Amino acid sequence: MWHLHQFPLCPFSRKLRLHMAEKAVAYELVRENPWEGRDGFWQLNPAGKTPVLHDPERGATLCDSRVIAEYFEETIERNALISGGAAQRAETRRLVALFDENFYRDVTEPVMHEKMMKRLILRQPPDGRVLRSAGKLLHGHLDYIDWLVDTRQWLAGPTLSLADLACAAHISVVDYLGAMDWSDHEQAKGWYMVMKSRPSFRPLLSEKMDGLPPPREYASLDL
Ligand SMILES: N[C@@H](CCC(=O)N[C@@H](CS)C(=O)NCC(=O)O)C(=O)O
Repeated sequence: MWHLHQFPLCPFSRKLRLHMAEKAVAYELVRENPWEGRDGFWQLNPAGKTPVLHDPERGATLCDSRVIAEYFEETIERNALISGGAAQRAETRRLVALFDENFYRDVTEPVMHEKMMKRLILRQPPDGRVLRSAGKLLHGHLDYIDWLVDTRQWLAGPTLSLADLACAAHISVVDYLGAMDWSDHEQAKGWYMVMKSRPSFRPLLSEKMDGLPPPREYASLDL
């Protein structure tokens, strides 16, 4: 069976967990804190990043969430999440890159650093200026998500895709850390509620990062 090396608030691992649940791929979780630089982990992934999927029985290892997602799309036909014609598939990949690169750089990563790393590892208070700047950038991203929701059925087009999973994974981390602000973003909020209600989301909502409890509303299906 696949072992997924991850920690509960890694957005890339969350995207992969949603993907594996939607495609009914069985796996076990292995807790991995990449910042600890464990030797055995570096041997699996010389980039030292989560997520890593490893199957000890077959001796197979897959690294990087986008590579792993492509692997499952190529090997498991049911519930395709990069689907449609070439242009539609390109649109899904464009949005996954937008959320995994731009949203992560602007919002998820600074919020994780200020509210998770500083609290649990560095033992420092969060820097309000960094959080305010991430909050401003969050609104810009939510404006764009509002527009996508207004013009399409799902973020990338007519069907649920990996773009929805990527975006929801990042938002769920920011939400867990109490840094989501939905003011003036009813469309994006409605879409996230639909995502949050999917059975694939449930295990994420019940999981906690030790020493860092989520706000009470985090697991609620009413935002
Ligand atoms: N492109 C990678 C990004 C993975 C990534 O940045 N993971 C973070 C945790 S959320 C990490 O392991 N960071 C440790 C480091 O950069 O040293 C993917 O999609 O899997």
